[in-house]
Amino acid sequence: MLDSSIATADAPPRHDWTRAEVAALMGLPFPELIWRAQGVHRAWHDPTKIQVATLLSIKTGGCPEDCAYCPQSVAYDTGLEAGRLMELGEVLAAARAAKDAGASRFCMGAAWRAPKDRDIARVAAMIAGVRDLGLQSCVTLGMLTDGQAHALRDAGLDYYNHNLDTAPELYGGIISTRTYQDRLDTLGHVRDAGIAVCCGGIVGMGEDADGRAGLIATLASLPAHPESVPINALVRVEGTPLADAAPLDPIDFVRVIAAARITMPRAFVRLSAGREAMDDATQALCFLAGANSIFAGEKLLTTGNVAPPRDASLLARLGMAATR
Ligand code: SAM
Ligand code: DTB
Ligand code: SF4
Repeated sequence: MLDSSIATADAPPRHDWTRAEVAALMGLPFPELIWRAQGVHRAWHDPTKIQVATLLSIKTGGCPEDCAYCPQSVAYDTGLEAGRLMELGEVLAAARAAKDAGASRFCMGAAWRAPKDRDIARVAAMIAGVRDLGLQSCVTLGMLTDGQAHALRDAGLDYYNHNLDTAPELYGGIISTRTYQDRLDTLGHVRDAGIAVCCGGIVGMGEDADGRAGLIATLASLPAHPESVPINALVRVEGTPLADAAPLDPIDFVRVIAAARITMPRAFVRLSAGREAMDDATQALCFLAGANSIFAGEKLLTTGNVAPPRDASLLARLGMAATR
């Protein structure tokens, strides 16, 4: 019944996944898919541990890009007030609070199309401060030049987040102000500078199963797999073009997590945006399917996240623990 060409649990990671293979995997009977995802997950990770990351928006809103999902684009009226880049002291106070709340990674996001060199200098100081607190650092700042990627690496940056967001052929329908190749170019600069890559996407933007397979196949056939793969369920924000997108069936969402786990065995697969609207049983299924990282805290960048006591209760009921 199962296609023998699909890797066994502890086989070395492959980089030649085709969309058809990923679509076949994602379309397996659910018990088969979860069984495979569990096998891979247990071969490479402790299935009881969840990595906890915290997000902070260090520069909110006013972004010149037109990403159809994003509350921070100037193209849409979402009622969000644009701000300036936060001061170093404020950022480090938030990082300290995240550490005290159990986070092991602190991610700073800026609503830029691309940072200016003077922005990079200020973010470099934030990265150094976060690392001094004993936290891993991650930033997401938009498109980078080769030189900017090296400057961030020299500041001690651990991870750079830059998502492919959707399948290549669907990209133009979601964003008109940059191309898929722009994204791939920045990912190349980050990788070449020796920074670990955090790269994933958003599901529930009206794509079909083939579109979701296209996203996962593209991620899994990058020259090196991303170390972290955030899978976001679209947060439908009033005022954005995707405000009324049809919600994705939770079972289909779990299938995407499982496909990411199986195709990118070493990666931390992060159950990212959209958890607030997800029930506990769906989140538990995501963990069974191989998700082993979450964003914790009241807020993502600009939208709400799961309240910390609800996360603590779920992990306790599942007998799972956050890794510090
Ligand atoms: N401006 C930078 C960029 O686009 O790379 C960094 C910040 S941007 C907000 C980071 C990521 O957040 C996007 O790539 C997208 O995957 C995710 N995101 C933004 N709005 C979202 C939404 N409404 N629902 C789910 N994910 C979202
Ligand atoms: C990622 O893939 N998801 C995070 C993080 N990387 C930067 C961002 C989610 C943002 C959700 C919408 C908001 O809160 O503005
Ligand atoms: Fe700007 Fe990033 Fe939002 Fe796109 S996703 S509008 S680039 S902040």
